[in-house]
Amino acid sequence: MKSKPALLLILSWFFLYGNTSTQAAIVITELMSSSSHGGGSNNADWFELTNTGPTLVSLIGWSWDRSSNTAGTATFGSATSIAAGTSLIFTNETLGAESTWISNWGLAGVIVVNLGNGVPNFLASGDRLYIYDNTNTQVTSVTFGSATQGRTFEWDKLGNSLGLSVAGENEAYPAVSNGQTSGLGPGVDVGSPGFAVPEPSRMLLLAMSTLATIIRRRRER
Ligand SMILES: [Ca+2]
Ligand SMILES: [Ca+2]
Repeated sequence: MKSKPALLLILSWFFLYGNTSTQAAIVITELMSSSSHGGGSNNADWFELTNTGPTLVSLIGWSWDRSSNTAGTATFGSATSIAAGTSLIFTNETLGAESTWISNWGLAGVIVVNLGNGVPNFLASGDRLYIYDNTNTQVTSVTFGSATQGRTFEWDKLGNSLGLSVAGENEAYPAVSNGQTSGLGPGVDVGSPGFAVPEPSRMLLLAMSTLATIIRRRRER
């Protein structure tokens, strides 16, 4: 029976990646460590946090840090919570440029929290991001390598790395504008700010049900 190995493969993949019960609800799903823009309102570093759980998560007392991995180093600014199933963007733009940032990405309804005090400022040569809760316990973290200017690093809702953003893959797209009102406009960033890529388990469940249907149809013949 040809379909058995395929079914076993899919089942083992499901048990590896499909179990979400031990995953933290808050996941780092995207990060820009080196924008391709030379100036304007869209040239700063940013990261995206997603609440993959079913309930609102309070960010009061939460903090984050880069590679020094010390709880309490930086806060989430004006953000006090993340609603279930939503993503927040944390950036380091000129204060007041938040709505311009959103429109330059062609977005609407996305919440951009501008920390605006020099952070986040990730090393383009490779860095880390750690998230801590109100008991200073590490909730989640990512390690990323050398940047390709203008491309974000992406992770799915389970925190699996998807590598660098590519326009047309994993819902990433080029920004509408580089946010510069004068000058040559050196680049247009690629990413998917404000929403997270689904975890493989959903695609897997779809594949499993398709496979089950095929097997059932073969048996019915
Ligand atoms: Ca940087
Ligand atoms: Ca995203």
